[in-house]
Amino acid sequence: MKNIEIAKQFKVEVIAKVKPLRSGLINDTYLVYTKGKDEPQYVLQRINNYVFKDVALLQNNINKVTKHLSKKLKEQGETDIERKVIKLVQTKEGKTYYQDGENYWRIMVYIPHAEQPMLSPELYRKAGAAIGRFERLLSDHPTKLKPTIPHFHDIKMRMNQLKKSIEDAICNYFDFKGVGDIPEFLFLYYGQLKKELDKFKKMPLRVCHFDTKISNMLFDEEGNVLCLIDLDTVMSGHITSDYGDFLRTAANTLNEKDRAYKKVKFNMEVFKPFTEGYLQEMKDVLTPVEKELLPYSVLLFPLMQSARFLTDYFNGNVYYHVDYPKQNLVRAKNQLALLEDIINHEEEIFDFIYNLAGYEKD
Ligand code: GN1
Ligand code: MG
Repeated sequence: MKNIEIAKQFKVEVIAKVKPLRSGLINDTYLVYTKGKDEPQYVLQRINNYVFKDVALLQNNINKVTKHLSKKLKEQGETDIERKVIKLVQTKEGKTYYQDGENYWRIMVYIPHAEQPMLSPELYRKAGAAIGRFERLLSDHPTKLKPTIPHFHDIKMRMNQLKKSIEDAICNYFDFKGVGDIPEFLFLYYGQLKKELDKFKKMPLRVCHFDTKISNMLFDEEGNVLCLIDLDTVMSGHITSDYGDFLRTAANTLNEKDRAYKKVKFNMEVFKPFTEGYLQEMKDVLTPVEKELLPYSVLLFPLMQSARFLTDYFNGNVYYHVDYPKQNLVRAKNQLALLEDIINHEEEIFDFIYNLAGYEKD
């Protein structure tokens, strides 16, 4: 079925054209233009059914969360709510997604927004506050949201997947050239952190975003964050996921796919304002155990992502799109280099967070 035919299955105005939009590693995204308008009016997405096995559940989570967010924003007297929350468009049958026999599709209202502002400490403060605000507004969400990807940020399972991928690779005569001792390092660091990471299950479950990064934020003309987008992974989990995964991408002095991974450093000038913004919103919401574990998430996410990239490399690059065969290995090395530099700053990171959060470790 052609994209335009798919878009017509939804309650939308007369469509003029559908144009692809390049972004994300997971879904395919298109802009939908309607007759007589120069600006796109909708966003059409093909949902990656390999990654997201239960599309009905995923769409149900997005539907609940976006409704809760707009209700809260209305109660707080916010203006411009149409730009502050994503809105799903229903199909003509009243569903939140359409299945064409092969693929799953959804449509959202296009949110007019400005370009992402230049990266600056101020921007990271705003990003931290936006994530904190998102979690705070959802902190009274009445029901638990089921996982769209079970065990998504479960480090124990990710390390087991890595172990299994190595065993399979050995059986398949995989060429381990260039891998070096990365697996050994990952298992070593995991062992060192395991006691603290096992405590994560003591944290309360809250509705979180689970894919926090600047590119998943839309900005207004003044450079303020309008909303978080890419709500595929919204589910109940631990706040450490949103906080830690943001820093994993944003505080890397290089890009996660940069081949010059030996130069990767953890940028404290991103970490500090981001943490200030986040805690400004969440300090009074977080429980002591969440405050205690927050800094461990700075270590956890590069470790987990390195393991995930390496697993995919051994599995033959079936999960992440790659531009060349060794890209997942390069990404894994990049994340490991980041982890190593975080370890260099560990004391400073812990002190900074505990200080701002008003947490005293005994
Ligand atoms: C994937 O496609 P993107 O960039 O939104 C992945 C994240 C990883 C990220 C690494 C559902 O997100 O968990 O951190 O790649 N999303 C999923 O670049 O697996
Ligand atoms: Mg994503």
